Amino acid sequence: MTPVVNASPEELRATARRLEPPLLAGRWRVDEVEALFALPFMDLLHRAHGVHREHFDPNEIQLSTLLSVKTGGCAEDCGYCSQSAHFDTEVKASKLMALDEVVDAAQAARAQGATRFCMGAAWRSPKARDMGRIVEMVREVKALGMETCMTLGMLDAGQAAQLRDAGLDYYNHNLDTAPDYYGQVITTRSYQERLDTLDNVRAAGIHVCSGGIVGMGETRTHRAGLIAELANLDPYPESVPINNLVPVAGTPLADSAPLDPFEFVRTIAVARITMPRTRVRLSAGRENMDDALQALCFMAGANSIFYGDRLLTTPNPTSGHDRALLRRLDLRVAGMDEADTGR
Ligand code: SAM
Ligand code: DTB
Ligand code: SF4
Repeated sequence: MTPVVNASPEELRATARRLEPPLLAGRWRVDEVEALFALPFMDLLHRAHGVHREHFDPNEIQLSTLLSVKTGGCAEDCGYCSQSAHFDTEVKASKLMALDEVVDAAQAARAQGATRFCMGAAWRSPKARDMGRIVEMVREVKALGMETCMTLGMLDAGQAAQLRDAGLDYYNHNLDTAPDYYGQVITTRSYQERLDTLDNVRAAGIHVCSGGIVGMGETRTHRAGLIAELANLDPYPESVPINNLVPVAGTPLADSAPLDPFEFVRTIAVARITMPRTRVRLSAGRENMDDALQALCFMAGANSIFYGDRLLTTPNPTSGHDRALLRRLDLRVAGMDEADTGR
């Protein structure tokens, strides 16, 4: 390491950062995050795993199950998405699901071992006429003893308060990518609008779940830019999903070149180092990852997965496969007794 005698305050600060990741939000410059990405792979993994062990039981994984409660026909033009009305994909639009169907799906997810149920809707933002049923969904799923999460697009302060009053535990709204790449992917919703929604969720007292997608043709600097944005939220999100693009035929990003799998692992590791206490979720894209790569992601600091045979509109590894994977890696399910997991 460079000697720090006679170093400028800036050099001292940089050295301190190399020695110990900042625990307070608001401190990461994009080039500093990029420097983490550039560490030798083994050094990066070792450092990330050390941070992981300091803050979590490294043998525990949290399981969230997704359900698309309103599919397709979305007004937004997110370039990766099967559900946008702007693109011709195989997904057909459907109406908001009935309450009892949602409760049945949540019960089934609980029986499979999920502790959190995440309900997604293909909306720019919820309409007033839909809020009644949405609120009932939160109440009834929570009454099953599960943690509740929703992702419904943009929320204003009043909608966030309604969801909080219903008992919503988490709201997912992703920044998706770096501010300076965002315009290549989405034009109908601004970055600032996403940040405003996150502010509204935070102000309502709901836990924030926010992450992004990699493998959309972005550069490493863009990936660092996304992580810096997330890590500099004050406070940073309680939950950070890292999605690997699932290419969907008919979308503008269908033919994106696949990301080097080790670059995906680096992204997980950098998220862990910059947001030591967050749940980093190994999210979309697991269907295209083998078990060894997923194990490497857990080593790098991922400690949550989407669990269940489907994501929103695309396939996910089966619950049986995932249970076997957890067993083979001696991973326990967070928030559950051994007896309940059927292991
Ligand atoms: N409509 C809501 C919204 O976008 O705010 C909620 C659902 S949306 C599908 C949630 C997130 O899923 C997106 O922000 C994106 O990060 C991720 N996602 C969607 N399609 C994906 C794909 N094909 N591959 C990887 N991640 C995807
Ligand atoms: C998130 O970050 N990933 C999930 C959840 N939040 C809502 C969605 C992944 C969707 C993958 C593509 C699909 O199944 O349509
Ligand atoms: Fe709509 Fe969400 Fe898909 Fe964007 S990601 S098109 S907002 S469903």
